[in-house]
Amino acid sequence: MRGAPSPKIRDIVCITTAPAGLRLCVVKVVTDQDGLYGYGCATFTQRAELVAPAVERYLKPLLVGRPADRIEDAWQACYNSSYWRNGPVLNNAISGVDQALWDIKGRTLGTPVYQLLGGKCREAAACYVHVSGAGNEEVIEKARYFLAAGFRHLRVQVGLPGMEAFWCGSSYSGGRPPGLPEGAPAFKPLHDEPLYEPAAYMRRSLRMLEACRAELGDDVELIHDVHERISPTQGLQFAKDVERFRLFFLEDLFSPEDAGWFRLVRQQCATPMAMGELFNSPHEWTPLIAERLIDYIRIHVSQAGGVTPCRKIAALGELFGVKTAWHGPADVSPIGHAANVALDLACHNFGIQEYALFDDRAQEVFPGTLVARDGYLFANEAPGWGIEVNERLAAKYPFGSGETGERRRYNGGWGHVRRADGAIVKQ
Ligand code: GCO
Ligand code: MG
Repeated sequence: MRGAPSPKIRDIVCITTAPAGLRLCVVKVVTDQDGLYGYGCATFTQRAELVAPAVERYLKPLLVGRPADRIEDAWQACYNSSYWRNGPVLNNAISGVDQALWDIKGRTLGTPVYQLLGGKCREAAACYVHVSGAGNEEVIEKARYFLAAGFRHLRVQVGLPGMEAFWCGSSYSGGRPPGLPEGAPAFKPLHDEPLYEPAAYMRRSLRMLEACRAELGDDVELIHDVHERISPTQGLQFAKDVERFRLFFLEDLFSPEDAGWFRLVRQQCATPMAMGELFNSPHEWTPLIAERLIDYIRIHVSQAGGVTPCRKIAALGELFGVKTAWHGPADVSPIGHAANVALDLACHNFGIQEYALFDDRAQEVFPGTLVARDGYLFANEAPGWGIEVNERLAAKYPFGSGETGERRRYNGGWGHVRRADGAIVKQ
């Protein structure tokens, strides 16, 4: 017995929009069935303009006319057709199509995507928010605000005077140097670009974590993101130093290039390790999971190519005791956040979900955007992701709108962060 005829892919387009300042890219796959389409996140904010041509000039000709209900087949076709693979632009392009096909399948069957992944094994996904301040007092004040709002997991970051919060509103302790940062080595910055001194950052962050535990108590779950900015040996020391604060996890202690250092950390302390937002390739995540070198895999789902590869990564993690903590900052579109939550609900080895608060403008462009309640994210019960894109409104916020300074100058890309002597620091 054959079922209903498969919907066929009729068109694939990219919707680019920046309602909250950050450049977002969403792929729309349109089928030959009336009113049947889907959306997928393809956001690579620092090189956002490159994703649309990858989708429209390469994936579209490959997929138009093919069945929209064969997601794995479409994924394999896209992944293999470039021969050279696993790069961020191509993976985001594939993710846009992949997530849109999951959306279409949900809409076709009248069910949310988490059902297609096996259904809920939890009611909702506990999530964490970003708490950043220029000093400990500000961090603690903001932390209290979020605790009162029902969050129990907080990512705490502190800037240094002269190395203040920047990028995405979070602080990785860099910024324009007005003078000499407190605790920095006694020499003057030889440039006026964002300044970062690792030793000063480490001292200051340890004091901040100490203050958080003293003021907020032991029940709150604390997370901290190093953002790969310190040297491997400093990282090793830092992991040991923060052990006493019992973090929920310490994130991106090393850059992907230095991932081999996790072996030493494992031998020397029990601080839980989270890593993965920079990963694009199985060559990166497979060894870390299989050697049990990390506790949380934090892949940016669209950077890995979408839901199809990420549910396999989650399954791999489950076998090795590694939990998921999919990357969820404001440069993942609301569609991408919904995809994260579908995985969170359906995968038993879920650990935590990073949460970005989208402002009213972004919520208007993406009606159905998930909003946390009492520290949890609940999936939409409408079919697919349960999110629409108001394309007319999206067009009112073209790339570049709301951008100032370096963001605008570098076409939405990042500038540099430099040591006092002028050397560039990994971001
Ligand atoms: C996080 C991240 C982000 C990234 C950003 C890059 O843990 O949320 O580190 O803030 O820096 O997504 O574009
Ligand atoms: Mg991070």
